[in-house]
Amino acid sequence: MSSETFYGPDFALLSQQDPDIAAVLLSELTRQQTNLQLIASENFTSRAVLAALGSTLSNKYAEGYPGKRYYGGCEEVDKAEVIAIDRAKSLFGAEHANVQPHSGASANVAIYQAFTKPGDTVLAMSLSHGGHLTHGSPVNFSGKWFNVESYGVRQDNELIDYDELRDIAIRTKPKMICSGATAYPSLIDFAKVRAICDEVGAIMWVDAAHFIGLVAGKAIPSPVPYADVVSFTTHKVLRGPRGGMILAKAEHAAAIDKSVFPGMQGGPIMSAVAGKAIALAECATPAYQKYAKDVIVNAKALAAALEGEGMRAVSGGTQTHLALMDIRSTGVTGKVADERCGLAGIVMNKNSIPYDPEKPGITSGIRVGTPATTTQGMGVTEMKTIASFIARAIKTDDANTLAAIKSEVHALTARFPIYTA
Ligand code: DSN
Repeated sequence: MSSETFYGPDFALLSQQDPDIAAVLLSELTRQQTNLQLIASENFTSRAVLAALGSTLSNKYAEGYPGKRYYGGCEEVDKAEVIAIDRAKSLFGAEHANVQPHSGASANVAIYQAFTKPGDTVLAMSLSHGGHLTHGSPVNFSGKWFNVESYGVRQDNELIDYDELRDIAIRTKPKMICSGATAYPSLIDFAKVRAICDEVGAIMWVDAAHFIGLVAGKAIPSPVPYADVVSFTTHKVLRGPRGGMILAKAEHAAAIDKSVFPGMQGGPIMSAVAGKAIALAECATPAYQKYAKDVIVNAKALAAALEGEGMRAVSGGTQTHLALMDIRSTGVTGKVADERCGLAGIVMNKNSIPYDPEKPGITSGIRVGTPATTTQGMGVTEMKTIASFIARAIKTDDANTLAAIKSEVHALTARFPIYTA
C-alpha cells in the first residue's frame, strides 16, 4: 500500500490544498515505517485511534463534564467521554477517572493544584536519577512554585533507596510524595511508598506515564490500589492517542475534576478523548496482555544483548519496557551515540545515568525501549540484531559504515511493516 493510500481519500484533497504539509505527513510515515523506533515513550497507535484523532470530534467545544457542559451540542461527545471514563475505571479498577488532560505534564499540573499550594513541600524523584521535569526540576513550574525535595537511587545498585526516601519524608514533611520516573528500569515498591506516605501524612501520587501500559496489560503490579492519585500519558506502552489521564480515589474525585477544568484547562480535545476510549478497549484484550508481556521480554533481551556488546545495564537490567545503558566502556558519550545511531536509522535517546559525570546535554548513557518494535511484531531474535546494530553504529564515525547499517535497519523494518492495512 502506498503512503497516499494509507491516509485515505482526504489525502488527495490535502495534497492539492497544502502540498507542503502533505509532504510532511508522507515523509513522517515513511520515517516511522523504515527506521527503528526505540524511544521508550513512543509507540504505533492503532488505525482506529488514528481515525478518532482525525474525526469531526476535533471541532467540538465541551468545557465541563458529561451532562454538565457550558456549551450546547455536547450530546454526542458526552457519550465518548462517558465510555472513556467507564473503560478507564474498569480496566484499572479505579474509583474515579478524569480523561481530559491534554498531556502527562497537564495531568501533573492538575495534581499539584488539587493537593498543594505554591510554596508547599513535595517529595519526588530527582530528574538526574530518572524522574521527570514536572517532578520539581528548577526549569519547570514545579521547581519554581514548590519546595521540591528529591530522592534518588543508591549508588551501589541503582535502585530506589526507600530508606533515604523515608528519612527525607520524615525530615521535610511533604504534602505529597511522587513516585514514577522516565528512566527507571525497575519496578517501584508501591506498598513501601504507601507506608511512608501514611507515616508522614502525605498524599501518594504515582506518575505512571511510562509503565501504565504494562499495568493495563497485567504484566506488572498496579499502583492504583495504593495511590491517592495516579497520572499518566496515554501514548506510551498504552498505545493510545497523545494525551493524559488521571485516576483517583473517590474522595479526591471532585478536587481532581475541578483542578483539570476549570482549574487549568479549557475545552477538552474530544477527538483525543474518543481515541483514549478506543485504546482502553484495546488494552482490555488478551492480545494486548500478550503484547505487554512481550514488551518486557524484548526489553530484557535487548538489555542483555547490549551487555553482551560490552555496555552496562543500569539497575542490573530491566523489569519493564526500557533499558538504561551505561555506555562509557565504548568510549563515546550518549550524545555521540545518539547522533551516530540516528544516522544509522536507529531512533533512541541519550540519557543521563545515575551519578552521571557528564552534563545532561552530553550524558554517559542511552535509553532504549521496546513498545514500538514489539507492536511491529519483533521478538528476541530481532532484539539481538538491534543490539548489534547499535553497537556497530556507536563505535564508528564512518558515514559509509553508518549508511550500510541503515540499509540493514531498513531491511529489518521491511520485514515488520506498520500501517499497511
Ligand atoms: N518525554 C517523555 C519521555 O520520553 O520519557 C517524558 O515526558
